[in-house]
Order: sequence, then structure tokens, then C-alpha cells
Amino acid sequence: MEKKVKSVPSLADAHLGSRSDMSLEGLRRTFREHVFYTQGRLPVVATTNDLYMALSFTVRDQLLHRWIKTVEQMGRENLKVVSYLSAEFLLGPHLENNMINLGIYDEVRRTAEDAGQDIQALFDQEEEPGLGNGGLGRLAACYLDSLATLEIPAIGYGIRYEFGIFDQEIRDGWQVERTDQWLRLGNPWEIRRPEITCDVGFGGRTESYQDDQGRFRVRWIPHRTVKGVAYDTPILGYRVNTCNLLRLWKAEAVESFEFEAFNVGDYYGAVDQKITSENITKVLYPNDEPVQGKALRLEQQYFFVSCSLQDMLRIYKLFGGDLKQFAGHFAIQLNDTHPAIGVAELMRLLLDENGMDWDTAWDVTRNTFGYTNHTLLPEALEKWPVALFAGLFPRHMEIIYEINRRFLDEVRNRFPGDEGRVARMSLIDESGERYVRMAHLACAGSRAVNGVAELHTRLLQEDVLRDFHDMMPEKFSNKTNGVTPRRFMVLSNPGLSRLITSKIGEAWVSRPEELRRLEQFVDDGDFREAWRRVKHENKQNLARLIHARTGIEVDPSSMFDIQVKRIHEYKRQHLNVLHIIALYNRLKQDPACDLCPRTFIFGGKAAPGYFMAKRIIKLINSVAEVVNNDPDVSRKLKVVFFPDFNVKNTKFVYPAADLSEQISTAGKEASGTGNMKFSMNGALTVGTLDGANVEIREEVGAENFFLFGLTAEEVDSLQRNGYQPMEFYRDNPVLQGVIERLTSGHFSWGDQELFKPLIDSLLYHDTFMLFADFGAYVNAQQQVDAAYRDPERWTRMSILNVSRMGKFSSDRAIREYCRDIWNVKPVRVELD
Ligand code: 26Q
Repeated sequence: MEKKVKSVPSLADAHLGSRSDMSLEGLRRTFREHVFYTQGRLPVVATTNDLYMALSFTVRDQLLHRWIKTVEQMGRENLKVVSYLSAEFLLGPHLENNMINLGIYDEVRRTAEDAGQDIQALFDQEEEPGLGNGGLGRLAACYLDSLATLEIPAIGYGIRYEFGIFDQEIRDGWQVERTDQWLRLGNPWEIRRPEITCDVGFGGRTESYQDDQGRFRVRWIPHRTVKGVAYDTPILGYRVNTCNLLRLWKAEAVESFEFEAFNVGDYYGAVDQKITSENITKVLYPNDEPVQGKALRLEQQYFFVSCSLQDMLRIYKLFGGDLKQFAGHFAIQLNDTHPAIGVAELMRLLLDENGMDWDTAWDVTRNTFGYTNHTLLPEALEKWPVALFAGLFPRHMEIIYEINRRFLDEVRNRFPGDEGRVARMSLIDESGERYVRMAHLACAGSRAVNGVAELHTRLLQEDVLRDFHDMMPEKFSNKTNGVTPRRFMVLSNPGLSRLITSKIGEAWVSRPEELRRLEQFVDDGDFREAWRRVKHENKQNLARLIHARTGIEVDPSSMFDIQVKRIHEYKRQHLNVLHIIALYNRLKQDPACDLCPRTFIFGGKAAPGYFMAKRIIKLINSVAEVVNNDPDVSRKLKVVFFPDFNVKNTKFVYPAADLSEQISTAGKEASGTGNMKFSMNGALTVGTLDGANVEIREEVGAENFFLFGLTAEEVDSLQRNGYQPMEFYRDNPVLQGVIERLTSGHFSWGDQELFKPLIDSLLYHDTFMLFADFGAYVNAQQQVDAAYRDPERWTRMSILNVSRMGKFSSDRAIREYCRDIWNVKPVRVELD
């Protein structure tokens, strides 16, 4: 149903004055006011940033009364709020998204144009908040969008990193990291709340005492205390009044400490304290798997979790809530184990700070949390050395021991005599150095555990969390990931969105199942022609950007074959490169051979300390340099590494893709979400049966998907039976030719050492089985080539992909979470 939000009722107008006026005239006036009164500029001297800021404030003004109303409602009786705890939120730019969700795109564009400003130039001015690494952080952002769109009261809680994910530059083919400066020119989307603060302790010791009723109690005397200050950002839903809250915490020094130190003359000590306190939220760890033993990372996690839980309890008490009923009013979701210490922290707050008894507190805690797992790689399961953990959080360590003692009693009750199982399930890993196992803490302390795609959830249940599934199968469920069609279709691909809307109306934006209605036009030649035109324009746009960023000229009528995602061996960007080299060899042997022209585009950041990943980037650039400059091949092949792939430039990438590379080793990618973004924008997928690829293929139809490679079961059994990459190598002359090119130094100016670590790792280990899948991959790529030569067939497949992607909207995912895990219902926000 279309909701009217444009008419702000007169009462609100009376209260709020002209700034809530969404008419063109009202927006113009507000904009002029912000240029002058907020930015302090006369229009003639206003910089692009001044105008961007003024326009953002103009749009933000439209959010504020919706936001205030939404937050006000959260305190209402019998209302349950979702609290999404995530160490990362990868939001992307706000301005354009908010314009779309408010339904005032054209008015705001014209407002800017009237002031002589191209709206695109103002969009370009916005620094994106890169407060995440990749999939997990972007998922959190999509879920916030869907929660608001579905009118679910929700708060996202996280960390306000001063430096988000680094900016990537490519120099001489290598990745160079530059610090992200997203706050440099100010952030018009956040409001600092200096009066909303929490104290968070670290280190120290615990002591026991008897309270006035003679009960045994424990208190924690931290060695140091840091203050968390709330920074709030409004998250508006699409064409609704619900405007939820993203509350990010910044660490600051506790004032009283500074003051004390100052009084005793230790001025420099006080300054030191200020600096160390602020360190906690200084920088995002740029790794998308755990870093071993970094105390600061554990401090970050505890810091934001403690602030968030204290905040929820404060809000709850403010409205007179009874703590025993807390779980009925807050559903807290743990985005992976990063906030899992929250289980122990909620226990501590209830026991020590609120005098609750253990059993009641455990009941409340266990009923409040849900835990989402995002990985299958055993090395990516978070664990912390007990010594480190106990040093920072002595009270939490005690609580975890007690949770564990009781939990293992339950295990023993259920499985008498099975001490092997007890050791496997323990919250403490005692097989060598002792560790706290965060996933076990999360499982024990939650009422629901879920994976992020069907295959992933099945493998979790059969493997990584098998013992937990054996003991409590009712806790487990699957929630296949989704992405928001607002950002990833409407905002990113206006051309395609307009074409779709011209055929089936605009209801698909809130109900992407409606996209199915496009299927009826698949035989309409004019429609297919229009579809191709949109894709071609999108490819021209990307080609221009590639030229501007890299100097490489690419031909928009060649096939755009794209792989963008974090660089990881399991994601196998280097398998893609091996295929490119195979094509290169073919063309060198027979320059006239019949190959469909292709442009291979890569993008993605490598963790700064990940040696192999960085070398894969260098490899891509080295191959690019040779291929692009060799006249024998460069008319057929181009290779591009697109630097600094981030949310902001996704809008040029997904809409321009013909082919989406989703080629991870089966059983390694939990879900993937880029796979969804590509397919929603009309790219076809070449992929393995991994993560959500399996479900995408089911939805779009096997005939519209280029499948290759071993299944997860085959990968597993090959691994067990002693996988020998050399056997595949010996049997495959094409592969031999590829490896020979590499070892000869052909792509490295004769340097035979540069890629040796990569090649040796493949020849002698090949943990991710590139060689085992190579033959099948090359074949699948031949199918792709054949299909692309028939534009009508390709276009049909592309249309069918888009029309069958409705399932992968994050709205569907969030509805499932609401129904199966959170037990929350939509609440309409009325503006009075
Ligand atoms: C943990 C501890 C210390 C330092 C860093 C970390 C850390 C940070 C980020 C560990 C993991 C991550 C990110 C993981 C991630 O992005 N996983 C992806 O999640 C997506 C959303 O569910 C899935 O689609 C991807 O398959 C999965 O790889």
C-alpha cells in the first residue's frame, strides 16, 4: 500500500515551523537558511562542502520529527524493541538514500540545481561512514533499512570509529592503505548526545560482601573507567514514518578522573588518561576474521556492548519496566560473536548492579539474546586467551565460569558419561593454552541461533556447532541473508528501476515478490531492447569511472565480468586470474581465435597483514599490465583492478555487470550478499554451490545460472582422502600452460620470485582446491561465452534473474527474524 508522507499535518507544522515543509518552496527556504545560519556563508562564497552540508541538514530536518515520534513510541507499554548489536555498520552515504526514502528526490535535486549545484557533485562530496569491513557490516546496514521500512521499532548499537575501513590506493600494483578521514569535514547525519553517557570498567579485581539483607554479593572494582558518549543517527524507512535510531558509542575520558589528577598536580597523567581512553574507539580493525589476542579489540567489543546494555536498562527503567520482564521488551541480536560478551555483561548488570538472583538473571539473559553465526571457517571462530580475558574482565570471567559449570552439568545430565562431549562443548577450550570460546558463550546464552543461508545453517548443525544442535535443536534455524532493494536497485540503478516501474508499477520496491510480474515481458522484443540499453548505459558510466580512476580504457560493448568482494584465498580471486591467463595463452597461440571480448573487473580490499591476499592484488595488476598492453590480446581481453571498492561506488559496479563471479570453494562462504546485488541488477552468475548461491540458483532456475565445481561434500571427502593438487595439474595441459607463464616471470618483468609463494601454495597445498575446480570453471566460462554471443538469449536470462530475486530482499529476511526469533510486530508511527 502506498503511504502518504508528504503532507505533514498542520499541528506538526505549528510546532515545528517551516522546516518540516517538504514542498519545493519550503525546501528551498530551509536550504538557504542552512547555508547562511548553519554554515555561516553567503551563497556566493559557499564551498561544495558548505552546500552539501546545508542540503543534508535540509533533508535531515525532514527526518527529525519522524525520528522523535518513533523513539518516543519505543517507551510505550507492551511494545518490544529490536536491539541489533554489531561491531560494524557499513552504511554508505546517507543523503541520496534519505531523499529516496522520503520521496522527495526531485524536489531536493531541484533545490540544489536552483542554487547552481549539480546534485551529483553534492552526492560525491559525502564521505561514507565506512564503519565495517564487508559483508557482515553491510548486512547490519541493510537490516536497519528493512527494520525501519517494516515499521519495526529498533535500535542499532555499535561503535563510532574515528577511522573506519582504510582507503585503498594502488601503487605499482600493490595495495597501499590510507587512513579514512570520514569525520574531517563534519558529519551532518549524527547528533552527539553529551548527556547520554555510560561508564565502562576495565581490569581491577572483584570482592565479595554481604548486602543489607545478608545476601552474598560480588562487586567489581575496575582498575580504570572509560566514558561512552552516544552519537545518534536517524535511519528512516522507505515511504513510512518509522525513523529508527542508530546509536554509536565514542570513548572519552571520565571527567572526574581528569579533575582528580589535575588537583594532585598530575596534569600529564590526566592527559595520558584522556588519550588512552579515546584509543578504544579510534580505529576499526580492518580484518574480516579474528585477530589473535589483541587486547584493544576485546576492549572495543566490551566497551560498546556494556554501553548498549546499560542504555537499554536505563531506557527500560525510565518507563517503569520490571527487570524480570526485560526479555519481553527487548530482543537483542548478536551480529556474530563480536558482542557475545554481552551475555556475561547482562548477567553482571542484573546480578551485581540490580540485585537479581542467578536463576532469574539467567532466565532473563537467555530469553533476551539471539545469535547469528556468519562463518564456517574454524580459524574464524573467535576465542580469547583466558589470561587476557580475566585480566580485563575479572568479574565476567567468574560469571562465565559459573555459566559454564551449570551448563556442563546440563550437558552431563543429557549425555551421561560423555566427557569428550563435555570438553568439546565447554565455554573454555582447555586443549592447550586456555581460551574463552565466544561462539559457545553465545550459544549457551541465547534462545535462538541461526546461520545465514540454508547450506551454511545445515553445515553449522552438522559440523561447527553440531554438539549444540544435538542438545538443543529447537534453538536452531536458518535465516538466509538479504539486501535492501532501496539502495541496491532504486538508488544504484535508476535506469533499470524506471524501466521496471514503467511495466509493473512501483510496488516492487517494498514488495520485491512483485518483480515476478516482469516475466510476462520476457518475450517482448522492445522490452528486451530497452533492458539492454539500460545495461549499456550503466556500463558506459562504469567505463568512464574506470578511466578516471585507473587510466584504462575499456569497451562497454565487451562483456563485463566482475568480481568485487574482500580479497581472500577462499573466495578464490586467483582462480579467476588463472582463467584469464588461460584465455591469454589461447589468444597468444591463436590471435584469431573466436573469443567473445571481455573486460575482467576486480575490486576489494585485503586485510593489511594478509600476505597472500596482498599478493593476489599485485597478481591481478601485473596480469592487467601485460594483457592490456599486448596488441595481440587487448582487443579481446582487458583486466582492471578498480581501487577502493566501497559502498559509495557499488552503485557504478553492480548495475554495470554482465557476469557475477561467485566462485568460493564450496562450504566456505557462509552466504555472500554481493551475489544477490549482482543478480538483482541483471547480471548472470558463474558460481559454485556455496552459501546463498545455492538458493539463488534455485530461485532463478538452473538454466539461468552457470554452475561449476565440487560440492561441499565433495570438497570435504577429497580433503579427507588426501587431496593432491599435483594430480589435477598433471592431467590438465591448460593449467600447466597457465602455471608455466606465471613461473617464467612473464607477468613480473622476469622476476620469478614475486608470485612464487602463491604458486607454491597452489602446487603443494591448494587448501581451497583451485586446481580441483579449474577444469570445470574453464568449461563453465565457455558456456558463458557461448550464451553471451546470443544477446536475445542473454537478455532473457538477465530479465528472469531480476524477476526471480524477490526472496533476497532484506525485508523478507527481517520478517523471518521478527516472526521466528524476536517475536516483534510492526508499529505504525503517526505524526500528530
Ligand atoms: C573478529 C575479531 C577480531 C577482529 C576482527 C574480527 C572480525 C571482523 C569482521 C571477524 C569477522 C568479520 C566479518 C565477517 C564477515 O563479513 N562475514 C561475512 O558475513 C556475510 C553476512 O552474513 C556473509 O554473507 C559472508 O559469507 C561472510 O563471510
